[in-house]
Amino acid sequence: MLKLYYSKGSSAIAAHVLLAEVGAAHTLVEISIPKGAHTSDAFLAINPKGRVPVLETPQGVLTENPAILEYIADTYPEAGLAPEGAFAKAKARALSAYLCATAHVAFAHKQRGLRWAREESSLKDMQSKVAENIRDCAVFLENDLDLAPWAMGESYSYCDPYLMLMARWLKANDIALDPFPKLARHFDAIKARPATQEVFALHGLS
Ligand SMILES: N[C@@H](CCC(=O)N[C@@H](CS)C(=O)NCC(=O)O)C(=O)O
Repeated sequence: MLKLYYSKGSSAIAAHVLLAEVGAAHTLVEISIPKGAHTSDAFLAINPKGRVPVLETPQGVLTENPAILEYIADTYPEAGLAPEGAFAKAKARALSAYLCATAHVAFAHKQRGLRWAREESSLKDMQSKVAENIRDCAVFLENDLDLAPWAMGESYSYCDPYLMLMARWLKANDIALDPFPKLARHFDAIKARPATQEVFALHGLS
């Protein structure tokens, strides 16, 4: 049985939605970041990086959104959420890598800026650029992706619940979705899916 460690409203939403999409039997363990549970010895023994999501699988522990999402999609091939063929797989990994290493990291500078700065002045300067960087990520994605209607084309894939986080990162930086009509349409479409609604309700999101 799969076990997902998550914090409400965190990027773990993507894996959570995907588990619901594929109908995977799973259990949930809440690791509340606001309460500091991600820094507890018990959690660090599971993920020394002190981050969520973590997925416990029959083969062992997985961390990192791209790996977790692809694992879930590959484990439930009947759901058809893993692109097929070398090129499509690589395109999905490219989007996943961008969301993980560029967009999510840009967002993390808002609350986790102390990872990159010692001086208060450096921190403030860096944080003042977060919204601009997130907007740049959205501009890139809006131009780069067809979103017709899904991230990888006609079929919903494991990239879609991950891409959905972009709308949340924009909102957290008070950036409206209006200038990004394709991303806005994608967010509406994904929010309308029963799996997303179920997970949003649990996370207290709208
Ligand atoms: N690269 C990791 C990032 C995970 C991550 O930073 N998760 C956040 C929640 S969205 C977290 O656990 N933050 C706690 C911290 O940064 O101390 C991934 O994609 O899974």
